[in-house]
Amino acid sequence: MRNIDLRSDTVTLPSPAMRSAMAEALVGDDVLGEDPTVNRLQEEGARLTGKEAALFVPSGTAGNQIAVLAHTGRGEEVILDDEAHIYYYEAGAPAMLAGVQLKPVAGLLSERGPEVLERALRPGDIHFPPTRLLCLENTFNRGGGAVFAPKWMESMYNRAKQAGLAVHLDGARLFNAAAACGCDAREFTRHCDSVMFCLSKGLGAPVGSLLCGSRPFVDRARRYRKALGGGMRQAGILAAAGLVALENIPRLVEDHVNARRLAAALARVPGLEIDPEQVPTNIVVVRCTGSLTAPAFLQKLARRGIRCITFGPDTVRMVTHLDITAEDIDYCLEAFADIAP
Ligand code: TLP
Repeated sequence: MRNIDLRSDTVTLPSPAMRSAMAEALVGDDVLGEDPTVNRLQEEGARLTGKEAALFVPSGTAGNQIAVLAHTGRGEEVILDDEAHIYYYEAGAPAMLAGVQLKPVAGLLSERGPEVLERALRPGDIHFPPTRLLCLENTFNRGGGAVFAPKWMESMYNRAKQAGLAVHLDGARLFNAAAACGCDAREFTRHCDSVMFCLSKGLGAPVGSLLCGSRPFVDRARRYRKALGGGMRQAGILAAAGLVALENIPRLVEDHVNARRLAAALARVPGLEIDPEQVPTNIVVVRCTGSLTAPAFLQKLARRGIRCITFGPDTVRMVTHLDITAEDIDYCLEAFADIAP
C-alpha cells in the first residue's frame, strides 16, 4: 500500500543532495558568529526578504516568539487574528515568555482586515494596555492557505504605522504566497518590520526558520534566542540543509497545482464541501457536511494509505509538498471516487 502523507508540509524528508551538503558543510561556533554556513544562510534570508539582517532559529514558533519578545514589553498588547498560528498553536507562549496580552480578533486575516484592524485599535487611555504589535500571517494556515495580496499588506502596514505599532509577519509559507501571486516575496515583506519564514515546510529542510528584520531588531532577537536556549553551536550542518531548501522555491507552484487537483476531486464527493477556487496554495481544507463525519473520512483514507488530519470538528486538512508527486495525486483521486457513497 502507498504511504501518502498529507498531514502537513512539515513531514518532508531531506533529499540525498541535502544530506551530502549537510555532511560537507563548513562549520564554526555560531554563538560566536563564526559559522560560515549559518552566516551565508542568514545573508541569503535577508536578501530574499529585502531586510538588513536575518537570524537562523530552530523553528517557526521560535522565530515568531522571539519576534514578539523583541518588539514588545511586559503588559503590552498584540493584535492578531483569532485563528493566527501565534495565538492558536504556539502553546500560549506570548503570555508565558513575553508577558504580553493578546487581542485575538475574528476576521483580521480576511479581505475586511483593514476595517477590522481599525475597530481593534484602542485610543490612548490609562485603562487600556498599550498596543505595540500587529501580527499578520501570509499564507494563512487556518484560513486554508489563503494569500493576502501585497496591496492588502500595504494597507494593514500603513494603518499600523499610523497607530505606532510594529508589524510582524508570520511568513511560515511566505514563498507559497509569492508563488501564488506570481510576485517577489519582497512585495509582501516591504510591508512589515519583521518576518519569519520556515525552511522546514514546503522547502524541505529538516529543521530551521529565519527571522529577518532591521539590524537592531536582529541584534535584539539574537539575545532573546540565546536566553531561550536557541544559540546553536556548529549549526552550519543544519544551515547547509536550509541553503539547499531555498533551491526548492521555484517548485512550490507544483504543490499548488496538486492541491487544486485534490480540491476539485473532493468537490465531486457527495457530503464533502469545498470550493476549489478557494485553494490558492498547498493547503486544502474540506468540510464534511453529510453522514460522512471527519473522523470517518480520515479513517477511510487511512485504510488506503492516505494520511491527513482533522482541522476542526467537521473539517479535514490535506497539505501538498515536496514528497507528493502527481502520481500520488492520481492515486488520491481514485481513492476519493471509491469513498464516494
Ligand atoms: N504549522 C504546523 C502546525 O503547527 C499546525 C502545520 O502543520 O501547519 N506559523 C505557521 C503559519 C505555521 O503553519 C507553523 C507550523 C508555524 C508558524 C510554526 O512552525 P514550527 O512548526 O517550525 O514551529
